[in-house]
Parts: sequence; structure tokens; C-alpha cells
Amino acid sequence: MEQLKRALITGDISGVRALTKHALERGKEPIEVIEEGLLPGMEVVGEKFRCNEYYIPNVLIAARAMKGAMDLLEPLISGRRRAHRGTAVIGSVQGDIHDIGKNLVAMMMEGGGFRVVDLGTDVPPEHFVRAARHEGASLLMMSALISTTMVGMRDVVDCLKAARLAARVKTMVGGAPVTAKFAQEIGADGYAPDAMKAVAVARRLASRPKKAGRG
Ligand code: B1M
Repeated sequence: MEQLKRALITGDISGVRALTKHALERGKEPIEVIEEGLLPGMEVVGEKFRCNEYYIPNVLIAARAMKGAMDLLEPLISGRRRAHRGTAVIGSVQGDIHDIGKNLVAMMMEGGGFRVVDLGTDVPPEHFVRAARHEGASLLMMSALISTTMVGMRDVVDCLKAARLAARVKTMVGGAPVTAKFAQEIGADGYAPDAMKAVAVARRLASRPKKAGRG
């Protein structure tokens, strides 16, 4: 896992893919590869970026290497169970093009038995709401990585209320700068700090009827 982490930090895509395959062949669970190798590596990349040791191209190269590994892991995680827990619409909020965490959440949700409709990145509030309506979603999931884009989550919650969908579609938020307190302030129904917990929260929300008087 240490080698995998180092390969990710240096953006060595073929090394990252080879080490991911090797770990799987040796019996590592896909989620362990993510949590013990890839995420700690990305953490270091973020730290180097913050300290001006890395610039955008370095971060992009690391992100590409991460995607190379995720492409291998994705079928193993999302293909494990059949969808039966309902539909979740997910996207990164308007102005935000970070998608690694969002993709991870989507992957885990599929593995957790949800049908997932991924709207991608930089998603305007009305797109979220339109998709939730058309797809018959019971969950609307927003991801944000920047403190200036996360404020847009409130617009999505408000837009859903204005469309009179808030009674049947529950909202969930997450991403590095997002907190439970913020989720509560904007009137979101749920918050999770990581992809594993996101599935647990989504299951809880999907199994509980929405409180009266929330739009
Ligand atoms: Co940017 N970036 N970036 N970036 N980037 C951060 C987020 C930053 C913290 C770096 C730093 O300064 N240390 C900083 C934000 C500062 C802030 O606002 N607080 C930052 C910045 C400033 C920027 C730009 C503005 C830089 C610039 O242009 N000057 C720019 C913004 C572009 C835009 O969005 N408009 C930018 C661009 C980029 C790249 C394109 C180069 C690239 C993104 C590539 C991609 O996503 N395809 C990138 C990257 C890779 C990062 C860092 C290094 C890594 C993010 C990541 O993928 N982490 C990041 C620093 C860091 O986080 N350490 C940084 C791994 C990922 C698995 O974690 O996304 O947090 P994360 O997801 C977690 C949880 O948050 C949670 O589950 C996941 C794990 O289990 N989660 C949810 C996520 N969504 C959830 C939803 C849920 C529940 C849980 O429910 C719905």
C-alpha cells in the first residue's frame, strides 16, 4: 500500500494500475486499496498543492492516476449487488469540477444497492431538480470540494422545495469542506464525511419517511 501511495503521489499511472492489480490478486479488498493506498496518497498531493510544492499539472497527473486505479476497482465494487434500494441522483455542484470523491460515493452507492444517476460536475441547481424528477429519485446527492462552491448546495435544496419535490426526494451533502452543521443550516436531510458512511446515511434516509412540513 505504501508503494501504491507513492506511485499515486508521483502520478505514475502505470505503476498505480499495476500495484492496484497486484493488491487485488493478493486478496486485498477493493475498498482497502482505496482507503489504505489511494486516499492517503491523494491527501499528500493536496498537502503539496497547498504548500505550493505541487502545481495544477501535478495534481491533474495524480488525479489521472487515481482514475486509472478507480477504473479497475469500479466494476468490483458497483457490480456486487443489484439495485433495489431506490434511485439516487448525484453530482458536483455548480462551479465545482472536482469529481474523484463524488465518483467514489457513486461507486459505493451502486455497490450498496442503489441505482445511481451521475450528472457529472458543475451541475446547476435546476439540472439536479429536473433529473430527480425525471429519474424518480428518492435521493439527491451533492458533492463540493471548494468552500466557495459548497454554498450552492443551499440553492439546490431551495430549488427542490420550490419544485414541490422536497417531500419525496431527500437531500444529502458531502465533500471535504462540508460539515454536518452546514448540512443542517441549509436544510439538507443528510451528511456523510466519506463514501462508506454516505451509503449508510443513504440507506437510513431511504428507509425513513420524510418529516412533515419540509416542502
Ligand atoms: Co483542487 N482543490 N482545485 N483540484 N484539489 C482542493 C479541493 C483544495 C483543498 C487544495 C488545497 O488548496 N489544498 C482546494 C480547495 C480549497 C478550499 O476551497 N477550501 C482546491 C482548489 C483551490 C482548486 C482550484 C480552485 C485551483 C485553481 O484553479 N487555482 C481548482 C478549482 C476548479 C473548480 O472546481 N472550479 C482546482 C482544481 C483541481 C484539479 C482539476 C486539478 C483536481 C480535480 C481533478 C478531479 O476531481 N477530476 C484537483 C484535486 C485533485 C484536488 C485535491 C488535491 C484532491 C481532491 C480529491 O480528489 N481528493 C484537493 C486537496 C485535498 O482534498 N486534499 C483539492 C480525494 C477524494 C476521494 O476526496 O473529494 O474529499 P474527496 O471525497 C471524499 C469525501 O469528501 C467524501 O467522500 C470521499 C471519500 O470517501 N465525499 C462525500 C465527497 N463527496 C461526497 C458527497 C457525499 C458524501 C461524502 O454525499 C452526497
